[in-house]
Amino acid sequence: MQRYDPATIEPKWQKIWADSRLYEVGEDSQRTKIYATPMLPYPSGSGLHVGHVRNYSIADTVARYHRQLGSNVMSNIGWDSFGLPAENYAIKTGTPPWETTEQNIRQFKKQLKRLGISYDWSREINTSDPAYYKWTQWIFTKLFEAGLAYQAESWQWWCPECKTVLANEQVVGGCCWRHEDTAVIKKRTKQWFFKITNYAEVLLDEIDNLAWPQSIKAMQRNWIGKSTGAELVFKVDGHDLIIPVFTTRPDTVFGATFLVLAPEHEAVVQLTAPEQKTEVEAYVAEAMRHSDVERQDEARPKSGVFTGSYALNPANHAKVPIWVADYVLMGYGTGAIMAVPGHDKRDFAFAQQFELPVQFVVEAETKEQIYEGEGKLKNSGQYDGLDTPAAREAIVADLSQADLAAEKVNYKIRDWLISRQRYWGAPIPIIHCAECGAVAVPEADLPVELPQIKNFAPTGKGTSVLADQADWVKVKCPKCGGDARRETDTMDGYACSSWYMLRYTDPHNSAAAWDPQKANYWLPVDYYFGGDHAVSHLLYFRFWNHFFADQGWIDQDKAEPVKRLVYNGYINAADGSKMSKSKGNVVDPLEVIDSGYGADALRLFELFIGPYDQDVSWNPSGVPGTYRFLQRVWKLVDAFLGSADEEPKEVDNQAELATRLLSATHKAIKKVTEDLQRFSFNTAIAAQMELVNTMNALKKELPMNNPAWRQALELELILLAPFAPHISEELWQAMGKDGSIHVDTWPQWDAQLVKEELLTIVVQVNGRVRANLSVAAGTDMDHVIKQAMAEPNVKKHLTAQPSKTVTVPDKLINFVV
Ligand code: ANZ
Ligand code: ZN
Ligand code: ZN
Repeated sequence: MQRYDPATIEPKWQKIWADSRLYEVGEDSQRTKIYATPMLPYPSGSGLHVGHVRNYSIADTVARYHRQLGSNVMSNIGWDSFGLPAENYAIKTGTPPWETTEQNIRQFKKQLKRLGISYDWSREINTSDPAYYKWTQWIFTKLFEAGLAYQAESWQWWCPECKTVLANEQVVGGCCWRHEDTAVIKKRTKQWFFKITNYAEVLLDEIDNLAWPQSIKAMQRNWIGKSTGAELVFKVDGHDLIIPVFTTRPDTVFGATFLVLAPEHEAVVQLTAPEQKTEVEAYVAEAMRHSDVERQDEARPKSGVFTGSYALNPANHAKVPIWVADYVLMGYGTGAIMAVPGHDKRDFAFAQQFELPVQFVVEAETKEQIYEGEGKLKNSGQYDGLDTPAAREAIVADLSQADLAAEKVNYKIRDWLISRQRYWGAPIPIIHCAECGAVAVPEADLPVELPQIKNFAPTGKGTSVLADQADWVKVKCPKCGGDARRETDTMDGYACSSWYMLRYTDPHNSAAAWDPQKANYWLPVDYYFGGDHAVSHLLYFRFWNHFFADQGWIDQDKAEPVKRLVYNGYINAADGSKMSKSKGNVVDPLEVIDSGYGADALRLFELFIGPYDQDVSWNPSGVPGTYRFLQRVWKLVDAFLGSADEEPKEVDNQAELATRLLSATHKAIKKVTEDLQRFSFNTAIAAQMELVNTMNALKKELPMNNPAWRQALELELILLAPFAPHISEELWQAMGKDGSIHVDTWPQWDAQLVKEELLTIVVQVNGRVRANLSVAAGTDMDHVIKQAMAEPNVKKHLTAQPSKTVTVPDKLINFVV
C-alpha cells in the first residue's frame, strides 16, 4: 500500500460519498430515526476557525455513530444569513449584503465539505433566500392572526445623532456605538412584539422534561422568572387615582410605610405636587439614562424623589408618602411597589437614605432588624400571631372583598421585540391602511421580497432604508383595495432561526412551510449541538414550536422540538485568549488540513483535546499527534495486508495470543460504545490509542496471518470511523470489505471476551504472608496498596508506617516496617 496521505484519500472519499448520496435520507418507518443537527451558523466573513470545528466534529461523530448503529440519521446544515454585520459591511464598502452573504456561504461550505461532515446536503437551507423567508413571513401572519404578533409603544434606546433606535448591544457605556460622545436616551417608539408571555407557563413547565444542561435550564427558569403573589390597591389621598402594586409578600402590608413608583409610571405627572415638579422632572430625565441592569444593581446607592402626594394603606388606612425611584422598574409587575423597609433590603436602604419610617411586622429572632424571612405576624391588627403563609392568604382574601386585592402570578419574561429598523432582514409582512389598520399580507402575495437597493446607510429618521423606497412602500390594501403602505421594519434574525428545524424536514416544499407528516416523522431533534445561546434562541424556538403544535401543524408531543442539547465548550487560542479574527489568533481548519495532516487528524484532535463541555486552549502540536496515531493504524493494516502471502508461522501459544488480541479489541468496543453514549469522546479516542499500542506489541508475537488479526483490525476501523471517516473508509476498502464502513456496522462486544481477569496478590509484612488479595487485572498499583493496607490481618501487623513497600506487579506486595 501507499503511505498514509490524507491529501489524496480525503477528497476521493468526499466525492464518492457525495456521488453515491450516502448521507441523503428520507422517511423510513422501518428504522429508528435520529435527527442530529448543529445550531444554524451565521456565515460570517471570517469563515470557520478550529473552535467552530469542535462543534461540527462532535455533531458529526454522534451522527455517524448512530448511522453505524443502523439508524436512519438526518444531519443538516444551512445558513442563518440575515443580520447586521453584512449590512454594516455594505455601508462601509458598498458591497451589497446578498453578495457578501453568498461569498461567505461559499467559504463555509468549502470548509465543511473538506472536513468530510456527513450532512444531507440536499436539505441545505438559507434564511435570506425568499423561498425560505416566504414561510418565516407566513408564520408571522399566522401569529398576527392569532393575536400573538402586535405593535405597541415601548421605551427603547435612541441615539439623537443617528435618529434611530438602538439595540441594547449597541449602547456602549451609555453612549451610541457610532457616536461615542453622544449619550443615548430612552424614547417611546412603536415596535412589533411577539407575545411569548402567553407561553410563559408552558415554557417553564416543560423545562423539567428537557435533557439539556442544568445550567441552561436554570437560566431559562430565571429568565421566565415566575413569582406568585398578589396585586394590592392603594388609593391616592385626595385624588381619584388608584395605584396597584405587585407584591410577593401581602402578609407585610401593615409594614408598608411608603409607595415607590418607577420614573416611567404614568401616574407620576399627575401625582407630582407643583412645588415638587422641577425636582421630579429632573429626576425622571436622569433615570431614563440608566439601563434596567444598572437600576437593579443592589450595590448602587439608592436615589429617589418625593412626589408630594400620599396614598392610603388598604390594610390600616395609614397615609403613606409616594416616592419616585429608579430601583423600581416599569417593566415588572405594575411599575409601582409598596415599600416594606422592615422586611425588604432594598426598601430598607431607601428608607435609611431618606429617613422614612420603618415598621416591623414579622417576628424575627434578632429584634428590630431588617428580616426577609417567614415568621409570626405582629403590629398587624387582627392578623397578629398568624404565620406569614397563612397571613398572606387571609389578608388577600379579606382585602379582595373590597376589591383591594387579587392573587396574581407575575413573570419576568417580556414580550419578544422583533422589529428592526434595518435593511438586511425579512420584511415584516404587514400593510398599513388608514381604513383597516394593520393588515397581514395574504399568503398568495408572499414573500414580500426585500428590494435590492443601492444605498444602505440609515436614513437618520429612525426608520429602515426601506421607508425611502417609495415604489416598494406604496401598495393597495389587501382588504379594502384602498391606498396603503407597507411596514418598513424587518424581523429580528431570531425569527428566521426559530423554525428551521422544521424546514430541514421538508426543505423544498413550495406549497407549505412543511408537510406535517414529514415533520412528525423527524421531530423532535434527538441531538442539538451548539456552544452558544442560553435563553434567546433556545427559548424562541421553543415558543414557536408550541404555537405550531397548538395550530395543529405538528403533533402536540413534538411541541418541544429539541430533546437533547449537547452544549460544547469553547476552544481558545494557545495563550488562553478568545479566538477572534481581530486578534489575529484564529487557526483556520483548511490550513491545518492542507499542511498535510488532513481532516481526520484535525477532527480527531478536536475531540481528543478534552471533555467536550469544557473550555480548552488550542495546542499546535495536537494535530501532529493524532496524525501519528492514524499513521500507526495505517501501518498496522498495511502490515496485515502484506502478511497475506507469508508462510504461516508456528507459535506455541497462538491461541492464547489471539484471545488476548480479541479480548483487548472487545474491551475497546465496550469502552468506545459507552463513551459515545455519554459524549466522552476524548476517552473513546484514548481507548483506541491504547488498543493500537496493544496491537503493536502483539504484532511481534502473534503472526499477522492469524485470523484474529483480520477480526481485530476490522473492528478497530469500525470504532475509528465516526471520528476519522476517511482513513477508516479507505482501509476498510483496502481490507476487501464491500459497502461503506459508515452504514450499519457497529459491533456488539462479546461478554466472554470483556470479562475482567482477577489476579491474586500476595500481601506480606516483613516477608511473611499476611493476606491474599483478589483484584481486577490492570488495577492501579496505588489503589492495590491502599486495599492491602486495609486488610485486617495486614493492619494488625503494620505496627508503624512501612519504611519501604516492595511490589512485584500482578503478584506481590511486601511492606517493610
Ligand atoms: C412588598 C414586599 C415586602 C416585597 C417584603 C418583598 C418583600 P420577585 O420575587 O422578583 O417577583 N417589586 C415588585 N414590582 C417591582 C418593580 N417593578 N420593580 C422593583 N421591584 C418590584 O419580587 C417581587 C417583589 O419585588 C415585590 O414584593 C416587590 O416588593 C418588588 F417584605 O412587595 B415586595
Ligand atoms: Zn449614534
Ligand atoms: Zn384597507
